[in-house]
Amino acid sequence: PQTIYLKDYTPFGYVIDSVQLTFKLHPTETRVLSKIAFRPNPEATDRTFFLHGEELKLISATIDGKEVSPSVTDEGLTVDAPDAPFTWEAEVEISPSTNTALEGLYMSNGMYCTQCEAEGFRKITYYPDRPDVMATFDVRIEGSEKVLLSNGNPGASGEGFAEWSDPWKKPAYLFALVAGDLINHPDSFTTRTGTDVELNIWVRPGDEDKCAFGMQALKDSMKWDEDVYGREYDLDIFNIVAVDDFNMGAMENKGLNIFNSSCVLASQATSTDADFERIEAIIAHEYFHNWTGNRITCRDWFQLCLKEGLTVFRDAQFTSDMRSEPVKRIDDVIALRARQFPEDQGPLSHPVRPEEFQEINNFYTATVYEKGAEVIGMLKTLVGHDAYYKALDLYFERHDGDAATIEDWIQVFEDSTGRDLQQFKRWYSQSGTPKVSVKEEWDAENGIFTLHFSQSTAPTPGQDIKDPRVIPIALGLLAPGGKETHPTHVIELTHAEQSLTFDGLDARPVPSLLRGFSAPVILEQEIDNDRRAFLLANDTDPFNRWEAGGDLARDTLINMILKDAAPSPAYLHGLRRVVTDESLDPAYRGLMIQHPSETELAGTLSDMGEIPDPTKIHIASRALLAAKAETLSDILPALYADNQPTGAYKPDAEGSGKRDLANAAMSLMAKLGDLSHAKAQFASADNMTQQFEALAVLVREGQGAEAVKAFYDQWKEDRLVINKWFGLQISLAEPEDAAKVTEALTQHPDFDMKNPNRFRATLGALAGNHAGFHHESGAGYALLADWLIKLDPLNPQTTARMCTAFQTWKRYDAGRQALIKAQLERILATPNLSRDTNEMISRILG
Ligand code: B3K
Ligand code: ZN
Repeated sequence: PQTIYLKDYTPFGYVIDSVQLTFKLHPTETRVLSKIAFRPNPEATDRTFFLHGEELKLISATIDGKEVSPSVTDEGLTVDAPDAPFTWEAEVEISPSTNTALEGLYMSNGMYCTQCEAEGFRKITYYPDRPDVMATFDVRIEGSEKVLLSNGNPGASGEGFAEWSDPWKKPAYLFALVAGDLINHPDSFTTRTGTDVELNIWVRPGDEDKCAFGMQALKDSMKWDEDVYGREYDLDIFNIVAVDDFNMGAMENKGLNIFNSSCVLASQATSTDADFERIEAIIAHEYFHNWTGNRITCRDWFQLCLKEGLTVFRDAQFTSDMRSEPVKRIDDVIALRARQFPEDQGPLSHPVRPEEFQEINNFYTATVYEKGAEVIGMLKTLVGHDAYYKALDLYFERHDGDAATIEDWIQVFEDSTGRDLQQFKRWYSQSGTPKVSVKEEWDAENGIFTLHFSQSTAPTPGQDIKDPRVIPIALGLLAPGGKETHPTHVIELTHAEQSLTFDGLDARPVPSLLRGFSAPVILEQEIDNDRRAFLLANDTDPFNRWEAGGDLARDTLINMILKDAAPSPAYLHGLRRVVTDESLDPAYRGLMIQHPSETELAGTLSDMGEIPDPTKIHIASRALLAAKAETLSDILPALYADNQPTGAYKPDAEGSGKRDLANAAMSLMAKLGDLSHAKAQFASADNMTQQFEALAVLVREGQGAEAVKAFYDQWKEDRLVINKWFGLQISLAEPEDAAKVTEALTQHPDFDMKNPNRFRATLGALAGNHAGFHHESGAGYALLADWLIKLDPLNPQTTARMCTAFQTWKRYDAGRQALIKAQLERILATPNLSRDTNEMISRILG
């Protein structure tokens, strides 16, 4: 396979003035007619006329009306083209109903839909399928479906056809088409300058009662982007379509967002609080792309974080504004540590802006997205609130209509703030998670307190040497009595070693470092459990308070795992204090009751130079749960009763926070043998959050058989709920049963490997059951490998993504490593393995 390099970028030889497409829809013989006006690109020297095209049957091709005979390969066609403006016309045939890769034009439950990012448009017609080639599109769809949609504003329509025209120049990856017998949930939004925008969420019949929440989220997003970023919507209509078969969450096609149905359909009875929050965030994310991604796009795919990091940052700001800022920050850091840290510290480590790839779909990663967003958060911290928005205004003003680069982005900040950001830019080019170590020095005689910082980053694939980065450290100081003497301020680390001094102190202070997780680093400090307990009780920074509690939990778990120690009283007492502190909001207390996941603990142990034993980790985690239940036993019934939300169900921060805390209490009571609450709640819940949590508790306690069956009978017609049903049984299976349970569920009549949601709910859940997946028998590894091998020829993208389950393999003992390696080699040896999976497995093997 060929490797593509950032350094090889050259512009395309031609510019496109306009694109006209006609689709004659047919399940196996769709005809696509294209008429494209090209002219020589003054910025390019190479006039090679190469159009991408894959899996297309070329029917005819002309230049300025004269038939041509291009030379065609698997990847596209080349033909002699004039060094002057000309019109290209072609007709191709494609087969949407047999397209199981779900890229290009395909069918899902009888409806036509498209997915073009990153390089799917080349499966629709011959085209320069690269993001820096932008054009206006006029589309005519001919088909018998009731609803025929494409990008932009609607034009003429009638029996069997509809026309759409998108006035905004866009790259082909933002093209979309949908055709089906769909029903809409309509609404409207008036922009701040008074333009009325028609809004629709289109769904399959039967799903119309699951659209209201998504619609409200859309309107909230439109308003928020006007209020916070001054960005207004720019078409007469905005359509969202829900599709069951989709490789990822959603797609920001101009004016026609296409969503995985699991990321837009929501109802009290079928969606959990977490689903509601996720749906709200994804709707916002895709909507925000209209400016950060669509109006300003990426020059090439190496610049992916330009749109994704920024848009994730924006959707996180939105969620903090809509819900709770500290809770959102904590949730994001949990996710970053669970998904991005292992990636950044393993064989798949790559810079936020990668410099090479074989298959770009493999780079829609936690590093590009979540670390990309962290980098923007740091930039905002460094330049400050006002300067950040000033820079963004300049970005929109200067680059509207452009396909831009990270250099452009940095330049905007340099120009608007006068700061030199070249060292900061290393965050985009250096991979790996920096470690920041802090040593303290206390000069009691003179009241001087010094913090000595040092930063370093371990080598990562292809990068042995790392240079110091700019790391913003938000910190404060507390007096020994607990009072904050120095409120949060930000210092900038720029050297490998650096010190910071405070003088005029009466007593040795307690520093609270990296407040709000001000940089995506691993902090190493001299800290013991007394200090952690002190911070847990006194820190004014809610993130660091949570962090102190988490550190105590981590420390006690590590001692339980490595030294068979008993759970630490310091942790349990601290926990009790926080949980009973009525001044804290229930969502925050609910978060505090959780302890680090088994997967995270494996990572912590491995960072410490220990080999994680999944079984021991699992046993310790269960034991700590039991210890928490004992410690809190007397307050659990009240905690449960007092946090039952009253009034109608609302999936907002307050309601979901209370349910979360009450469910935690229910789960701990079950640990003590009292399943009455879980049983009653399962039977009577009027919402999925409470029903599903009750089911989970019953299953975890080995008492779930009946409820599992009842749940299936109740929900068998609802494919999204049934995904949860598949996932839960596997996630909570005992380590020795996990592979068996998974295998049995793959034989269930409702298992459908072609549906990515169902495949992930099943095989993804196996990979997420840490002790089960890593059971010493190796059965989990073998089963996942079997299914990846089966799925690869049908759907390479989903297969490749799920290979990440193996990325941490070098953490484990020699026995497990050998078992995993054998599976990785077996996958790699599969004939005709896709480029996607081949690249992933090769990188993981290293
Ligand atoms: N931009 C899309 C992701 C496309 C993934 C292609 N493999 C959704 C998003 O990030 O909003
Ligand atoms: Zn995105």
